[in-house]
Amino acid sequence: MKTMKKQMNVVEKILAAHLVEGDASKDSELGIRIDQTLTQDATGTMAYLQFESMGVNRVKTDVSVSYVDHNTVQIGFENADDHDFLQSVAKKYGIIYSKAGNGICHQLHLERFGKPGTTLLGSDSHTPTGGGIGQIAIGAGGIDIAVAMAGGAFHIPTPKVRAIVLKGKLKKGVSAKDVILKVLEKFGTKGNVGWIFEYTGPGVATLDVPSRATITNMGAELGVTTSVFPSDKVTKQFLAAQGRAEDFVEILPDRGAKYDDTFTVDLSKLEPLMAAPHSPGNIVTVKSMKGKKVNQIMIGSCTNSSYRDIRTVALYLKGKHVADDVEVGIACGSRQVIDMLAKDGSLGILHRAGCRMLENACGFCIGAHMSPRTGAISLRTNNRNFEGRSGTKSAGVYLVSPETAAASALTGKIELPTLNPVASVPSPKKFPIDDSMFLYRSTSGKGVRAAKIVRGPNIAQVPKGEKLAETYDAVCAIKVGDKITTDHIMPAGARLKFRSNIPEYAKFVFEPCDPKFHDNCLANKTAGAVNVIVAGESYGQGSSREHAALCPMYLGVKAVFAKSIERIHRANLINFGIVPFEFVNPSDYDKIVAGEKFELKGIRDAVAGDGVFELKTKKGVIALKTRLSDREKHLILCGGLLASL
Ligand code: MIC
Ligand code: SF4
Repeated sequence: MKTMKKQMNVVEKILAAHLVEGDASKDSELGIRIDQTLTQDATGTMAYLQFESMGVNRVKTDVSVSYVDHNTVQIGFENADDHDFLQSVAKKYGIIYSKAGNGICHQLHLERFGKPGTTLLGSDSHTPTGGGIGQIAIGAGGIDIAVAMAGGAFHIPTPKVRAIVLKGKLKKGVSAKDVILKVLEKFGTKGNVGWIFEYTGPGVATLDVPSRATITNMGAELGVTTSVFPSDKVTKQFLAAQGRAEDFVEILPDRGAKYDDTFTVDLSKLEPLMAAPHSPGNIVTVKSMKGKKVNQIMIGSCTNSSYRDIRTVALYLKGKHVADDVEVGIACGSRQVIDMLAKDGSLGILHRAGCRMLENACGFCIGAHMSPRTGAISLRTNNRNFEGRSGTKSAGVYLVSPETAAASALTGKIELPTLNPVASVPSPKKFPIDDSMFLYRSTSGKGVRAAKIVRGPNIAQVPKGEKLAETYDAVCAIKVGDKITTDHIMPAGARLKFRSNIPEYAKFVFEPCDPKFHDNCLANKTAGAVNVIVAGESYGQGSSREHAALCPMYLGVKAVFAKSIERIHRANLINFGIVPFEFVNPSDYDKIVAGEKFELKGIRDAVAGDGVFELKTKKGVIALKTRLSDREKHLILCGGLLASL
């Protein structure tokens, strides 16, 4: 990517307008100014505790919103404690607070705040939903959001930009979910670190903003930095219908703009697709699975919970009933969506069809509601089907479009939605607007308030890392395989309520892989050794949860040795002073045994120098490397971002 070209693509235009550090033509890392931030409650408490410790007295961004959508189950006091803490922080620092019950952060942000041409940083990996409205919207760890709220830059690898050229028009029964599943089929869930996907071509104009947002949302599963659509007439119409015409700016790629790579999707040829268990990259056609018995169907989540999506489901179910032996749950994305469905009769249709209408929150998507039964087949419209994420380890989750979900709900078997498709839902001319559950909106960004921060017993201190020493005695505390997700490292679901209490939450690190991990790490720590995690390809896929680095840091983990590490997790490891090493020869992974002891001799010098590190193991010397910018070196040497302040 070059900065000073005459003909620019959308990514280059937005980044050039926000560049504060680095030069895209020669540096491997760029610092960008952040206009907007979002947090959600599960990552937000840590982000705000870290923000507090930075000593800044109000947010410096144009817009910062604190959403409550993940931990809304409220069994026990913990979730409610978190909500109170978040509300009091928002009031004090000039942040907009979105109360529980208002909706899911990404859907709400798209509706009410997302602005073309701006940058958005969110403590949630699906923040790229904002790419649907022409934002450069990036997911990151909570501490990065804290820095951005304090006015600091955010750092990204200088991107390579891939054009995803859309041509043609989707046929009835095929929708945006099938488009992103096609892109996932081509590029998979690993190997895309550092890329930004820009959607372009004549087919773009045929997709409404919520459909574009479904595509950029689930771009997170590719492991890219973000995905973005241009801001065009469709964007203009959406913003006007949201009563935000003044937020529109046109951002189109210049004619002749260059890309590092191009992939074309002919929308008219696309067939309904699904991601089979247990990876969003495991794509099969719906046709090939037709007739398979299904036990559960879950519709909603930040990927497919817009009015367009749920109205489409209602049209499939109109006057009909879901099959007897399938349970169907629907979670809408926002109050606006529910309001519209209530007005046009869809809510009644869904209710009469036998669907369970759920809270407009993350719920089932994160294993916090309606976990399926043992060995179930569950069709879901959300974005991740990692093993156990639904709360039931033995369940097989298939990711599908709302159309496929609805058609299958009627028979309890996987069905092709293209056989009896419904009419497409036109973009509303005017959305009903009710911002009453966004508190402190009128005073956002305006100075310190006398508000007192409310801290219940679930709000604990944030631990700080320690300076990297020259040498450590170390133990391989766990050896895991390929594609270990942050859901393996730091489970959500029933454990989610401990997010604000690191000593408590740390008890569950690697729970699905080795429930003794916590005890073993603490025993090694007491014996004076640090812990090392050994992993295969694509370590740390999935969420932005910095707890997957913060809790291991708390347990004395100082390094990860992996075949490869995913972007957000790698950044989180660095933020918490853990060295992200990769094997120079991936086959050296086989030479280390779980429980093996070794010396990390000269690790500090390696980090400060060229990142190359030799490790003596029982099976010989192995080479590790880590490519760090000067900023990243500094963070690790200090023991992490907080310790560096
Ligand atoms: C997810 O979808 O995995 C989550 C839960 O939204 C996470 C954030 C978290 O762990 O709190 C994400 O996507 O970043
Ligand atoms: Fe919530 Fe699921 Fe979206 Fe994560 S992916 S923000 S858990 S709805």
